[in-house]
Amino acid sequence: EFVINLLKHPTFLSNQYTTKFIDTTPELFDFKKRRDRGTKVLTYIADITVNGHPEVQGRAMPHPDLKPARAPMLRTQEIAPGTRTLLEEKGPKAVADWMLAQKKLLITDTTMRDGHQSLLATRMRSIDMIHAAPAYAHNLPQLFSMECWGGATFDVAYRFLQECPWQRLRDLRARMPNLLTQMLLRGANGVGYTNYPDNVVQFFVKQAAETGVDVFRVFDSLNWVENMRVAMDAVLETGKILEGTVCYTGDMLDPDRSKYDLKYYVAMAKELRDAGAHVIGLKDMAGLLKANAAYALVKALKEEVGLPVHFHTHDTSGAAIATIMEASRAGVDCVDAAMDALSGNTSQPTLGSVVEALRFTERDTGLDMAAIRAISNYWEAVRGQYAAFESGMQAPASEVYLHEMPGGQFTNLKAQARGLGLEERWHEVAQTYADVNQMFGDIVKVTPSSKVVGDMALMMVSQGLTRAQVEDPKTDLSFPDSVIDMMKGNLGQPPGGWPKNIQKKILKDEKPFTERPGLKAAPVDIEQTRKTLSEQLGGAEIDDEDLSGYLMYPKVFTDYAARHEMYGPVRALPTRTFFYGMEQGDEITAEIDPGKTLEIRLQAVGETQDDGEVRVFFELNGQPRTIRVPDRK
Ligand code: BTN
Ligand code: 3PY
Ligand code: ZN
Repeated sequence: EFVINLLKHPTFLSNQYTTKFIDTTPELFDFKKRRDRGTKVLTYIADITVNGHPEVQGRAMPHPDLKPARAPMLRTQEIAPGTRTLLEEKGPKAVADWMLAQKKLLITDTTMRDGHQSLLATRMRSIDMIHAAPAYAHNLPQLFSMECWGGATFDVAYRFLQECPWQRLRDLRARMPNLLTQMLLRGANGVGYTNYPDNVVQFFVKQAAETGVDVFRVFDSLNWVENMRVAMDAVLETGKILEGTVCYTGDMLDPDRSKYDLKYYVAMAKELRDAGAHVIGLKDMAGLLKANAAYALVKALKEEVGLPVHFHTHDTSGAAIATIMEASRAGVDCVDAAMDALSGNTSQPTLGSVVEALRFTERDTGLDMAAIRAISNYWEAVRGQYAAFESGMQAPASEVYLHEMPGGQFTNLKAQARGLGLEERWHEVAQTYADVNQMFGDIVKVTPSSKVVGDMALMMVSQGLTRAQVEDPKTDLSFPDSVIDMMKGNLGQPPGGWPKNIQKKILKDEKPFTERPGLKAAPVDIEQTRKTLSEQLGGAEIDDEDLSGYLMYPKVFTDYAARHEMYGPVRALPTRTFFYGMEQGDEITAEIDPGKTLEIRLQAVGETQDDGEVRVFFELNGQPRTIRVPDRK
């Protein structure tokens, strides 16, 4: 067994480092069959070519004439200083003060995180982001930040894209040295769906800051500040920017839903300020904040809290630009938008249109429209490759004010409904989602609480249950695990607590917990976990990034690591090849390390042999190579 001091390893010290240590150091593995990375990648291509990629089976294909996306041109030689430069030189408080002093409306580009999370089920691959990153750094140095990490992107990278989320962050960070990178952190739920022990959250935040996150947008899925403190303190410790976040739900102006009124939001923002936030995030995850309410809310937050306000919304209703204009008029400091080609509907409002709307006014963003169009054209070509993950939403829909589903959940819940054969009954799912919200006491719905409401709604629609039947103490029902867990208090407490009757029916005689869930979760022994994981992976050195991934998602991580051993650095493949394999005569290149490129040509695919295997004939950097894969079709 090999043990190398990771920190002294030369590739780790060099700036060029973009490949995982675990990836380039096969001697760390004790596997019987050691194969080079070229062979591994060919094995992947052969397998997809013969058997298809299960994720795109039966789904729409990219248009046959679609051209590969060409990286946008760089319009300057030098990279101008930006917000990141200010953070590095003067610290987070100086960035907040600078935001307050600005007349301009600042813009965060969300394309690389919420944009594709909301439109393409989070399936965008790192390579497509990496190719765009230099153009952002050179051509749009006035952007406030790039949201490019966290939320659902973390587990989807390991689980479905067979790539390391940390490596994505490191590669993007290196290519945008002047821009703040931003992540979405679900407070005590990390980037997962359940509460983690305090020391896991702390370990994760420290590593995220080290690998490259500059702005942490921290929220809680029930708006419970108590449950956010551990994560917020951990961010403060790193010296990065803490965006303490209020989630917006319901309709602030509706007198019948007074639970979430202006006072409620202002009080929560003050709690976040007192907990040390540099910036207040106003997170309208479903796109429910209407224009007039936005004006009143932003004005009150600005007058009463004294911190910069960063507004996030979704355009599901089609009315988000009106909301942004009113927020801007009320003095909001920064807003989120997605590049045009990945904007609108359940995604963020259209970046270019926000910029145009404010041109020649005192809040002019100063962003270059030609640069925006060029980057958006690139994203348009990228999006075409992900046709399999489009939701089919054809138009904006005011139905969002009924169901209140977060934009990032919408495509996912629709896919879950399809899986259960309920796609045709989508509007019933939407109505039931709203009923479940009322049954649970009208709660904030955002990951993970939104997933619980979704699970309950799907169960009710598939079993034909009404809210009255579910609430009836005489009917006996078995509830989804996630619902039981939430009612036990394991995601924390909503304002006013859980409704007693339904809680009692769900928990039967079990007593709920009303304190912060982290209080009863024993700390994880981090070094012992590292040792156990290392043994499980054949003696590999486990760095803090891999360990953080494992602590969030043990099985997802070890499944990823096992496939990585088999298939190698498939993140370097073009997206078309990754999902659809190759056709006879196709040629591709894959840069598996900076400067190390594989040139791959598919010569032929053989017949299935008696043993059930297919031989696939390649040329790899000019040398013939034959790969055998099982025919599983
Ligand atoms: C670039 O824009 O820098 C070049 C192409 C991308 C390189 C691939 S993407 C995944 C992996 N990480 C790297 O740094 N190189 C490869
Ligand atoms: C997430 O937590 O992933 C979200 O996008 C919430 O809006
Ligand atoms: Zn969002």
